[in-house]
Amino acid sequence: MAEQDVPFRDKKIETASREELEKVQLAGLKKQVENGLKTPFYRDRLIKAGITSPDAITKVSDIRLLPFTTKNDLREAYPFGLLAVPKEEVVRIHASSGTTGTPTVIYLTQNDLNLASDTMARSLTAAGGTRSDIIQNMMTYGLFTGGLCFHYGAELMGAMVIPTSAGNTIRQLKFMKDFGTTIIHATPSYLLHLHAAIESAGYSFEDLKLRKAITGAEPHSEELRCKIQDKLGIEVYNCYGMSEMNGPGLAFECIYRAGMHVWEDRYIMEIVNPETLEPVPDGETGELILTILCRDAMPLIRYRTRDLTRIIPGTCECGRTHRRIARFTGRTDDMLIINGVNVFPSQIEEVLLRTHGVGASYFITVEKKGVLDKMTVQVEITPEMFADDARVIHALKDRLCQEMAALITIRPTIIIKQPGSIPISEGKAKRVEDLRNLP
Ligand code: DLL
Repeated sequence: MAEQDVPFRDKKIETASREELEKVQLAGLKKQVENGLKTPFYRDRLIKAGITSPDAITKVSDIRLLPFTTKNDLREAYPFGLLAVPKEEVVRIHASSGTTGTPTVIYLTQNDLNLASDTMARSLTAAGGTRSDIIQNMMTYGLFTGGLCFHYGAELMGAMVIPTSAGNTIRQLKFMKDFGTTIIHATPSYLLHLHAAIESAGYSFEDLKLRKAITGAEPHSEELRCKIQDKLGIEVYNCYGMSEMNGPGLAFECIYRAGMHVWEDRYIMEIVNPETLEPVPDGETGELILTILCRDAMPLIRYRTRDLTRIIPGTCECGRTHRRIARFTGRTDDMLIINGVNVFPSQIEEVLLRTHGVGASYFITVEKKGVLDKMTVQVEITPEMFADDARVIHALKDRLCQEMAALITIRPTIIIKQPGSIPISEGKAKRVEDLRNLP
C-alpha cells in the first residue's frame, strides 16, 4: 500500500521520532508523579522511594526509581485511595474483577474521558475505520470498558454506532443486516458463535456489508484470527486494553496487522522478567508493565498487568514509530478469562467459604462447549449437609450458583460432591483445570 493510503488520526504524533516521544513521555511521567503525590495511596510509597517531587524525574528511564503497582494495591486503595482530583471532577467510573469481591475501579474526569475516546478513535482509524462505517458494538455495556469506552471512541471518529451490547445473537444479526453494519466489535469466541449463527439463520454473507471485526478482551491465537477471517470473509484486528488503563485501544493493530502498536505518547511500557522485575532485552518475552500518562483523576504507575508478551523489533510498514507488541502468550497469575469475563479462583473460593454446609475442597474445570467457554465447579459438602434431604441440597446448589453469578457475572455449573470425594493433592493444591487449548 502506498504511504499516502495509510490512515492516521494524528500523523504528527503517530510518526513522531523517539526523541519527540520521549519528551512527551517525560512530561507525562512527571505529571503522574505530581498527581500520585496528591493521593493517599502513592504519597507514602513515593516518599519511601525517595521521590518527594516530580523534579526527581529527569529522564524517562528514571521510571525505574518508582515503585510497581499491583491489582491487589488497587483493592487496598478501594474506593477512593487513588483519587488525585476533587471528587466533583470525576464524571464516570469503570471496573473489572479484583482477586476477591472487591472490584478494581478507575475514575475519570471529562478530560480523561475525552482522551480515552481519542485514543480509541485513533486505534479504529489505524485499523482503517472511517466516519462512513457502521459499527456494531457487541461487547457488554456497563462497568466493563469494552462497551462504553469503545462506543465513545467510535462516535468520536464519526462512525454510526449501534450499541447492541453482548448476547441476543438473533437481534445482532437483524441489526447487522438491516443497517448494513460494516465493522463489529466482539470477543473472538463470540465471533465464532456469530459465524455459526449466521449460517444456521440462513443468512447469506452477501446479505451483509461486514468488512472488519475488532476483537480482544481475551487471548486468542493467530490461527483463530485466520479461521475467523476465512469463515466471515473479513479482516480481523487485534485490540488490547484493560479497565485499569482506560479500556480497549491502548494497543491496536494497524492495517498491516503485524502486531499491536502501543500508543507511547499515552502509555509508557516496560517488559520485565516477572521474577526479578528487571527489564528484558527487546524481543524477549516478559511481563508488560504500563504507566498511564493520559489520565488526571487516577494515576497508575508501573502497573503489573500480569500479561506476557514481547516487543516486536523493527519498524512497521505503516510508518508509525510507536512500538508493537506481539500476541499475548499467557499471564503470570491465575486469572481465567471466561467468554471475555475475568475470573479469579479466589472469588469462587470466597463464595464457598462463606456458605454454610460447604466443605473444604472444590475443583474448577473450564472447557470449550462448542465455541463458548463453560465453567464447572465441583463442591464438597459437609457430612451434616450430605445427610439432609435432596431439596436442601438442591437449594444449596441454586444459592451457590446465584451468589457466584452475582460476584463474577457468569453462572457456573455446580456439581455437589459427597464429603471426602475430591482428591486432596499432595503439596500445593491444584484447584483449577483449564481444558481449553488456546483457540
Ligand atoms: O478486556 C478491555 C478490553 C475490551 C480489551 C475490549 C479489548 C477489547 P479487562 O476486563 O480489565 O479489560 O481485562 C483485561 O484482558 O489484562 C488481558 O489479560 C486480557 N486481554 C484484553 N485484550 C486482550 C487481547 C478488557 N487482545 C485483561 N489479547 C488483560 C489477549 C487480552 N488478552
